[in-house]
Amino acid sequence: MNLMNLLPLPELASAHGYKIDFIIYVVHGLMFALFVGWALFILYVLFRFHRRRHPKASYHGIHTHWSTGLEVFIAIFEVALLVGLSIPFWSSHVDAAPNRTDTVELRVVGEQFAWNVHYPGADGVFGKTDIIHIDQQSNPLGIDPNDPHGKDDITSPNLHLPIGRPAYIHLTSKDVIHCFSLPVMRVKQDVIPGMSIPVWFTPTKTGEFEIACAQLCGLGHYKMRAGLIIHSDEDFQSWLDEQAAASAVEYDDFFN
Ligand SMILES: [Cu+2]
Repeated sequence: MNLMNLLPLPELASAHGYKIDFIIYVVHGLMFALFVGWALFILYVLFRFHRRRHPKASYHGIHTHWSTGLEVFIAIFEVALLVGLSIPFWSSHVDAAPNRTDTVELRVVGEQFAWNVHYPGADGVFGKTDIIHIDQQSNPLGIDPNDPHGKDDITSPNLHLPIGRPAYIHLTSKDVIHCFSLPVMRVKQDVIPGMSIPVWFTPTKTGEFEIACAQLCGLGHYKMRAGLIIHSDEDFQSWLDEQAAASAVEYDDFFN
């Protein structure tokens, strides 16, 4: 039996995900060892200090101080791990965005209770957005109609990505705190109004998956889900072309 199949983890579809899974297994393994160790210890104590062996309670207890020394040592060891290892490791990796030219860059904006995906279009530049331009039906992202960079932008209620290229996503929210969760990508990041927070990952499987909101954000939280569609490179390009053609028509209707 493969030990790695003991936990019911979701399907894995990203390049970095196996590292997250590894940590999950290591943590579960350590917690199991701790559980077994403490269970054995309590059995030993029940036997060792049974009433028949010690009919009279000792009100003095132990007289040595080695356990105090041990506790101090453990506390110092843990602070050293945190300050010397974990914090430097985290700070050197937290901003390590993929340094590649084939990155797909986009924005995802959460709202009660939907996701809006914003692609920069053919020019590769996001159009300006402002809350005053938001129209829930025709312009949910509030793209500025006077900004030429916005003319070719594409918006979608679902997240479409190509396989094998790093997706670099700027996350923000229109209203309250949401959480952008892609279980199959092992990606989960809080989405905070007023902040733009980047996440990145590389899909390794084509198919249709799910985006969920992992932060209780209101009455409709349960229905705040959307599709995550991973295409082959050619399919992704043709999807983009289709969307570009469709939104060009929409813009003509709307602004002329
Ligand atoms: Cu939400």
